[in-house]
Amino acid sequence: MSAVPDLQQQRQAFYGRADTQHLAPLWTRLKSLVPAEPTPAGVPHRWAYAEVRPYVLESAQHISAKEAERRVLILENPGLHGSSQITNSLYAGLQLIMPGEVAPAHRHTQSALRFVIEGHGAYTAVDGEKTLMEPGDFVITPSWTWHHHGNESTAPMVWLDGLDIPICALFASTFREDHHADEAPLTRPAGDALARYGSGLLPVGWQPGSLNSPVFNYPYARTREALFALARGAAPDAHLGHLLRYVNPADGGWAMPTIATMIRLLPQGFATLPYRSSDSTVFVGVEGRGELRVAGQRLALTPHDVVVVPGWMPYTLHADADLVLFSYSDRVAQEKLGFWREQRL
Ligand code: 1HN
Repeated sequence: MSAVPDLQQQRQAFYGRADTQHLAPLWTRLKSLVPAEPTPAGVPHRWAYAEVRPYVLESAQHISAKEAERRVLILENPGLHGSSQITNSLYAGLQLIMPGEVAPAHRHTQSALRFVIEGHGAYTAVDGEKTLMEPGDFVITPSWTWHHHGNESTAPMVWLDGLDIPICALFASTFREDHHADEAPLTRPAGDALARYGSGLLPVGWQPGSLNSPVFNYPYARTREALFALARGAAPDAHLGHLLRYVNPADGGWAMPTIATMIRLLPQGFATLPYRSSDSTVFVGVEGRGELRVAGQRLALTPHDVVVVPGWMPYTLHADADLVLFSYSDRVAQEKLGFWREQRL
């Protein structure tokens, strides 16, 4: 008919010839490459701990921590099947260590966080210091530090691992090394870092040796005290509740260089106003009961449940009983790059 089909045919022919030179037209892709606002991969999802716990415990019948290196069931976003990702930029898994086991020492460029779910007194050893872990503890494994885990208690321990694996993959900056021994040498007594750096004091002349907080275990007993003290003294923020961020006491910044970690308390009966931010976020129930509402779904939050919300999706939080939630995201990395945005709706 008109010249339009010809134009389209000529364009397609051009694209085909350009392709032989590994050239592609931007104008057919620009709007999807640079959309008006974020459309992160992945979907909102809830892992109910009561449902996944039997699988985590069964994994011990199939493989030892030593053979597995890390016996973990990955929490894979249903919208990112096969990717080993819980969000567009982060990884999550539930790790099990049974009494008497050691998960052998290694190191890698990825940073890891542990958030303890159940069990008492198993340890992780990080950069020469052991720390005993209790439910609700937040523990950091900085990039390229030797770490192994062990359980000298009498019960299984389960924790949530959060790693920046997709961020390292984006930069193709992954290195790993196995230690020649299962257990890396210990050079400081247990509790040294917390005593030294976690009391509002720093040795004079001390210089940070890493981009991470020098405190690598933030015990829940202390966190809880701070959270409930905050709640006694002020009204909750309408969009956030009583929200605390884990800080590096040496500089007031986030505790880790790539993963932002926070904990919040929503008093019984409280509901937040709708909020969104550009960082896809993983929430973990710690105490109490409530729900997260997103995209017409109501995702229950009871202790140890994990809920993921892709970035830029408005959500609200509702507390049926005083609700404590741990959360992590790539917010710190986005802030450093000048990308991060939030919106209070
Ligand atoms: C890792 O080193 C740990 O040290 C956990 O416990 C999960 C997932 C992928 C790669 C390394 C750990 C991991 C991991």
